[in-house]
Amino acid sequence: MAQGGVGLGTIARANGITFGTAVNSGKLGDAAYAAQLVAEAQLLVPEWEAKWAALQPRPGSFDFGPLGIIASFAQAHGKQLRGHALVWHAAMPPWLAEGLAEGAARARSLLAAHMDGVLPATRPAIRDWDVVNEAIANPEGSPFTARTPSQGDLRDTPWLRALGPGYIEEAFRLARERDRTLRLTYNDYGLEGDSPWAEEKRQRTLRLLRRLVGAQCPLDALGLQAHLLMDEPFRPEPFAAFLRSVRELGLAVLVTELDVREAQQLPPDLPSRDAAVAERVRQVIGTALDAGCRTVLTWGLSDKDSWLAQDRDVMRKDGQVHRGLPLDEAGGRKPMWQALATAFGTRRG
Ligand code: 9MR
Repeated sequence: MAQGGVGLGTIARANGITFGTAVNSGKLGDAAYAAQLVAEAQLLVPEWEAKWAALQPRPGSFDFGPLGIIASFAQAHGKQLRGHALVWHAAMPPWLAEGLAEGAARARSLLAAHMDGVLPATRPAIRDWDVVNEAIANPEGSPFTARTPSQGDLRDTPWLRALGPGYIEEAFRLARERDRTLRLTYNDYGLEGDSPWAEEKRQRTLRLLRRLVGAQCPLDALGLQAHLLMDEPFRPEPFAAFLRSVRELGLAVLVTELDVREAQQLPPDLPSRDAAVAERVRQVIGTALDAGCRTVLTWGLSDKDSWLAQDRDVMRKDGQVHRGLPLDEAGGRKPMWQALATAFGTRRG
């Protein structure tokens, strides 16, 4: 049940911040789900519908149907839309992986053709795209996935194998050539915590961003997914120092996919669990906003509609549901909602 009162999007906007969330086109027919989006979000990002497998399921054959459902909803309710994601190692249709394996020339033409098919068609609705998603390898010890195979700092993907490390820069240049005013974002996860592997991933990210900016690559922003883990410690200082370095490169910072995975050992009762999640969100989002971040998206609004409740690798094994989003399973506002509202309402210099 959506609750009355001013939503997060409105509170954020009054303070110069844009708040949004991921949306699933298949759920928009659910009145309660749609009402939550209308009430809380100012900006929407498709959870699946703008990925390669959704947009170009067969070579040269584009399908904008599911994305169009979201775009129509956004337009009807005065919401902005962002795009996710043009180049990613996941959500690739099988034919794409086969094409990339044919070598650099084929990979280049597939990438250019995808951008030719997608960017003009989604303009003017989408003015901000995750151009490259999750290109950096997870360091040793990262709990997200077993250490990802890597070549240097980069994740070993079909794109890297086809084009070498330059594929990232090529993707940004191709996007800019097709749309000179689009905001182009590099998006990744595991960058927020106070752990050796998060620090190593921050260093890898800075090396990549410095290389791109140094080569005058058309990159505008870093997207921090912020899939937070309660089992990983957090301290504002290392995260703030990282964000300062990113901002010094002239890049904007966005929080693109915020949610919280609760600890293996849960606090004893729901109020304690929710307080812990809210406090973590207050710290992380407060630090990001202090560093000049002005766009925050959660990866869904309610615990019911979250990948945290559905993905086998991340769902809880104890029968509980992660309480890692602003609304509970029934749509009620939780302390995390309040933490976001307070963070958005706090005056910053
Ligand atoms: O939440 C998304 C899930 O429904 C999809 O099945 C999955 C594969 O496309 O992607 C999930 O979203 C991911 C996002 O695209 C990139 N960052 C991590 C997100 C959670 O896995």
